[in-house]
Amino acid sequence: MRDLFDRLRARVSRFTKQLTRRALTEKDIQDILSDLESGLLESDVALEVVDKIMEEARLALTGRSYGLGESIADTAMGSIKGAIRAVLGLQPYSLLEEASKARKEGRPFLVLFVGYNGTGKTTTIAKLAKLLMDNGFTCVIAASDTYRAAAIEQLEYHAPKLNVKMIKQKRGSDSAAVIYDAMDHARAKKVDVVLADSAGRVHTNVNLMDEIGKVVRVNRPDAVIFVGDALAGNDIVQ
Ligand SMILES: Nc1nc2c(ncn2[C@@H]2O[C@H](COP(=O)(O)OP(=O)(O)OP(=O)(O)O)[C@@H](O)[C@H]2O)c(=O)[nH]1
Ligand SMILES: [Mg+2]
Repeated sequence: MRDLFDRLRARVSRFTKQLTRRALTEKDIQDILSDLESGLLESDVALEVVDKIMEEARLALTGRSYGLGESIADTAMGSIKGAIRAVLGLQPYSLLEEASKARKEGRPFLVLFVGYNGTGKTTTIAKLAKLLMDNGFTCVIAASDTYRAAAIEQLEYHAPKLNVKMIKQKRGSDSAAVIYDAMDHARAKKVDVVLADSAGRVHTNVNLMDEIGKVVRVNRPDAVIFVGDALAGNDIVQ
């Protein structure tokens, strides 16, 4: 998201110099919107989302006025950010609060990590376990990437360092079954949070996509965390 805003800022920054006027003209707005549209499309934003953002941005920019010395670029960026947030409908989400609610209900909170190969899922599990424990939660890790060579061993390296129990089966076993075992363990031992790994996958790999579909159906995670980089684009929707 930051990368996208940086690119948009670079695009609209040339408007800074035009700031002696008090209000944006229709032509200013057209120029800003046209740059915004190119920036969004270049950033691989889906066409229908671009259309919605453009609609919101036009509303936000129309009739805006400025005092001398104010930057059109900053004001335009403010409007654009607001438009993007409105379209994304971003709601604040606190994993700690949600995990806390589950604890009060007396059930383990299941977090499933998904994403492409090598984007940091397993490392993030270790980091999140530390964060959760620092906040008073107990955790168990499910070594549910049963597909990639050495994925289980990788977590076997992290878990003792964190002093966290890890539930595993042998390589090639059913991912959903490993998570099921980890949830059973968490219920029996009153562990607050289960952190479940998954094998890296791309949306074109039908077998692995079916597998993660099954995990979601069977294990019903409370939260699914996509670990990816800023260039992932539309493919993550798959
Ligand atoms: N610089 C940097 N490297 C990271 C970060 N997170 C993970 N890595 C490194 O990226 C590599 C892959 O990390 P993993 O956590 O194994 O990624 P993964 O998504 O579990 O990979 P697969 O299970 O193979 O799909 C490792 O060498 C990590 O040390 C990060 O936040 N910053
Ligand atoms: Mg991994």
